[in-house]
Amino acid sequence: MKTMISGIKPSGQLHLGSYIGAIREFVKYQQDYHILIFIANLHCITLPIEQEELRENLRDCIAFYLACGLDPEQATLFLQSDVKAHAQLGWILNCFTYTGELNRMTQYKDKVKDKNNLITGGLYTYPTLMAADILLYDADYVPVGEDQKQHVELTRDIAQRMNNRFGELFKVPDPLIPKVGARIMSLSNPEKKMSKSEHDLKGTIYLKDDPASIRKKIMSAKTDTLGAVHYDPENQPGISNLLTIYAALADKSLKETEEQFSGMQYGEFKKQVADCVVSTLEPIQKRYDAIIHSSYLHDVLQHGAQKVNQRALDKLNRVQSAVGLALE
Ligand code: AQP
Repeated sequence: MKTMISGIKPSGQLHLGSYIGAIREFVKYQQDYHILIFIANLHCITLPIEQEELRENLRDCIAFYLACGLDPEQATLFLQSDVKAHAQLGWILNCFTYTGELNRMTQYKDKVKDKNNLITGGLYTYPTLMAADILLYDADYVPVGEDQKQHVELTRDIAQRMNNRFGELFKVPDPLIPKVGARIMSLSNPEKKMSKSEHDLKGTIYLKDDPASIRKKIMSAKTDTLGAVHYDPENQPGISNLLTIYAALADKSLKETEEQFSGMQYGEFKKQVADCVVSTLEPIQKRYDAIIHSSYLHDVLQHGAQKVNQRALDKLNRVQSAVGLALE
């Protein structure tokens, strides 16, 4: 069985983009792959965050993983910092990554552009820690949204570079990008990605939003004056984003979805998109409410870390030995 690894950094509240671009894909794959899904908590402190908020986000993240359908019997779920080898391998990979490569990372460049952000060394070297997350487990595939593709490509480059120098140390992974929904955009500014750190309350549907707020946000989503429901991201980014959300949640192609809504008024189209989002999130929220205060969340994470710890340590030891860090 092929191995897959991915994770989410809950640096803020999870949103519809996190669900469509990531969690929903993980759930689809869990039966057919040996899948490891972690909570990327070490990545959460690359930008300043209050301790209380971070703790709440971590709890929410594992609760949403389970509420969205990840089954700990099929998927291994763990907290990144519980497996110490991630940070240790991250350091080693840092030393085999060039600053020129890190300077080219689009997410880093975007975060630097925002003058409100305090830029830490951690933010700069985030991609090498992400490479360690993946390479520790010899993953074949990494399911990610479009924005993380560049980081997986860097991971491949680091793996190949180290394999060339030290022999076959790492499997070179492939990114797996969803066909529909790899980049869900903000509802209020459909030129920008729906994102945790934007604090764009009108443009972001949070997994915790109640049905009334979800409907309100979708009904006031920015569209255009063309008056035709077409998939045309360049000229109709708002309508195309809503079509994408519907298509992803209804498991339909964009073409089918476009045909379904062709000729419909924007108001009615938005109402149907809102119904679809609400009916997807309501049962998830019910399951979330049932488990959020339960000690089961701890048990799942503890069990997951126990399952992967030795494997990660074996790989770390192999790498340390190969680069000359251990005595013969
Ligand atoms: N808007 C999105 N559409 C589709 N996929 C998305 N992902 C994130 N936003 C969207 C995918 O979700 C996975 C987990 O991402 P992450 O939370 O670890 O980090 P991110 O990509 O940096 O997400 P955000 O929300 O934009 O976070 P901030 O604002 O904190 O940087 C990834 O596979 C990602 O592609």
